[in-house]
Amino acid sequence: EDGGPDPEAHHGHGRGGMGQEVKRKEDRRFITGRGNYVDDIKKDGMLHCHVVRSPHAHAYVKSINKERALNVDGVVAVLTAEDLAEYDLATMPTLMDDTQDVLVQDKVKFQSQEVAAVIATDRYIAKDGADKVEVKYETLDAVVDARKALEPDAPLVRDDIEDNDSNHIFTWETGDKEATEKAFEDADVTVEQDMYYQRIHPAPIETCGCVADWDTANEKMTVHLTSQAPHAHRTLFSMVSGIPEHKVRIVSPDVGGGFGNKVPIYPGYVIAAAASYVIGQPVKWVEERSENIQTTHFARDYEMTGRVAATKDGIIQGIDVDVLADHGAYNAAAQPSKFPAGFFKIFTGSYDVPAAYCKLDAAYTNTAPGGIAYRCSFRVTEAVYLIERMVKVLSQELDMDPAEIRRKNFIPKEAFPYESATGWTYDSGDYERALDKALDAVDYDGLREEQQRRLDADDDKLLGIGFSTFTEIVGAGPGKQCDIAGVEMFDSAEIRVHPTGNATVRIGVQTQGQGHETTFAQIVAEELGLDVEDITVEHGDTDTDPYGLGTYASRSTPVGGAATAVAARKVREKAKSIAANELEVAEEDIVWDRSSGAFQVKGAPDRGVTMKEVAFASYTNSPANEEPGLEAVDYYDPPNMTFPFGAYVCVVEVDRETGEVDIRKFYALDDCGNRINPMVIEGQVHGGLAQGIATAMLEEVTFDDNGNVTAGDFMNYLLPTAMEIPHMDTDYTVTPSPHHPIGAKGVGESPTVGSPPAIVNAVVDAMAHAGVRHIDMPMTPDRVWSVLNEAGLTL
Ligand code: PCD
Repeated sequence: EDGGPDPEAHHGHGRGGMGQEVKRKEDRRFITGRGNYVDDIKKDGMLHCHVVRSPHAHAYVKSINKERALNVDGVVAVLTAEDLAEYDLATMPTLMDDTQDVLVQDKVKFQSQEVAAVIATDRYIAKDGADKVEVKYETLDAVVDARKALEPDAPLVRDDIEDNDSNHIFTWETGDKEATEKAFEDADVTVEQDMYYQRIHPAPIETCGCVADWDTANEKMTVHLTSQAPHAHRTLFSMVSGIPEHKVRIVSPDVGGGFGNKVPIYPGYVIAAAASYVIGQPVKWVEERSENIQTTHFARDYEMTGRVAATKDGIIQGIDVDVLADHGAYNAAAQPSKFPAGFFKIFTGSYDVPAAYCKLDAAYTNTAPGGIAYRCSFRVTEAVYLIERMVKVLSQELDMDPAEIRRKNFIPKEAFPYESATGWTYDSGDYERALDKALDAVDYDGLREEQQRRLDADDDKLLGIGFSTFTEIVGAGPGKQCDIAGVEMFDSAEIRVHPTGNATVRIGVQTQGQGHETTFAQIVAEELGLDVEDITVEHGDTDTDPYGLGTYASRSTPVGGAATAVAARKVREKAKSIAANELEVAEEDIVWDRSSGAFQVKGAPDRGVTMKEVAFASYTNSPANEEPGLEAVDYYDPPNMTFPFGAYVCVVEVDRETGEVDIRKFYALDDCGNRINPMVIEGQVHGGLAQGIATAMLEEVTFDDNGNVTAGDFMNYLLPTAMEIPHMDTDYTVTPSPHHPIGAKGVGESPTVGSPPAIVNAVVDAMAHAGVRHIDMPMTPDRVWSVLNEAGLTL
């Protein structure tokens, strides 16, 4: 009716609508110690579970002796696969059609896999009991490297799959192979680069856990769960356990960071639920830090070879990619698209590439399963890394400026909606404007001069400038293209406006710290003209909230945010009829005035009623043609994804003596369409960049040849601290999504997706004059020093 919020405006109406820097409502709870996390849940008679894990990466379990554990005072039960099999719970389905042992039935396939579980009256007794469970193993050779796993004489990880005789899981191809081959034949130049996107771990500060409570009287299972997707988990719980879905209640209380780690179902959840069912008492299971890093799902682990064909002027003609993906011991990557490698398919990035082709193979290894979307829309991070690195490689081959070559190849802003060579329709973008703004902001010419000056002076520190002008793809749905266990990926909102003019909003998505209690209230405040303080947002309880598919892959704003706006507009539509009745005019003569948040009589702006007044009237004086009350529900199936983008510039100094990389500047321009809360967005970008910097500089889950995890705790898996995170400059442009009701796109994961290649490009740029083309992440000083040394750049 009124075309939605104005894209560039900061609404000045003071009610906390779109574009306002409203302070996060939930922070009051968090910073005064009143957060309520799973481990805060305490129930009468609650027992505790500790899992016995395999010290070996690959071994047959010969026997398990529970005796000594059961003798420990306070140990209530010791469960093994045999016990679970009685309830048909020895295995569980993964999110990729594989079957994973809840407790090992026969053979351990990765280090720290779940072998038995001890249930006891407190956490420490459960742990003491676990120490006393005696397991006899027969060890086998392990394979922890995807390439070696595909060699003919490699140890076979999956002998439980019928007729399986190799570690190869699948081959997936996308794009047009012939057209791409032709582009390479005709090209003036081609470049090729191998790169490894290392295995990393999401590592939320709150580990995974649950409290399962089987209510024997009501035959109802309540599970407080660290879940990013409570409804989807309820459906899966019901499917796996056979308990009818209306008798399963999943509650996600406050969640201390998700980052994709809390999307899958883990054996610990099933064990706790089974134990509660059998014993008839609540059972809590909460992971320790090292259990989290070693066994819950990892991210990335892609070995990639990129090839680019181009004209001598630097116009890209074709891209060809070869990937080897390590999926660990089970095929369990949590991704809802029908493509086995998810949104890796968007590897042509922000560039107008006529021909593209990718072949990807996946392999089993003796490592924990995973391949989850860690702050990433299902493998878009790997795709962005590949293309952004390849553009830099090409620029070096052609001796062209890396900013200039990007500009030449950008999808022009007139070309949107743009059909990519691999079949996506990008909704909107203006990449050149973003790059221009970035170059200006960092004084690009000045930086290049400084770089040269340092080289001329044989300075101890090399300067490097790196770019990433990436495109993201977020907002899964559409339901026909994305589903979880068959459930189409829509999302939902339910709004109830109460008689005194305040509202309760229930949403299907699930915050883990993103601030939805504030930002979703802002969407409703904007649409209904209510004050943000008068709106309470609820989520995370499947008994009361409308069904939703959860929060990950930056889908809440694109899908849940859309549902919220549409539900609010339905409320407004009904409110309009009530307003007409109140003002005693025909409905056609009523207009909604967004800035004052009131209905007015057309041509007589002084005659009006506020939404608060309408709310009261809807319960006290409802017109004959309307039901009393003021509420609406919307289930929103998006017509397309949204395609946020960014222009990042990283400036590094590389110490020629120590190999240390110092990030001197990080400039991040994000375009997420219309912005709901700029302050929340800035926080999202800061957090996301910290995680991207961590990926580029510090983090890697490593193994020795026997499959021991050698970086399975925070002593060895290096999470960044404030010391490692530089000052960050954030910036933005606004290119609204044309199909989203409020023109918004997602933003939460963009910085983690977009930043690693900017950092690697900067480090390579610092050494490019000596012929350096690539360096693998994490760029630790020893690694950088070796590259410097090989290039003759060390002091
Ligand atoms: N926004 C605004 N505006 C716009 C957009 C957005 O304001 N335009 C905002 C919202 O509202 C929110 C945020 O911002 O609040 C975000 O959003 P998004 O993008 O939509 O997203 P989401 O869905 O909500 O979320 C998700 C993401 C992810 S994905 C991740 S990882 C991460 C991020 O988010 N995580 C986290 N962030 C965060 N934060 C926190 N604090 N915590 C966490 O955990 Mo995945 O896939 O799951 O891996």
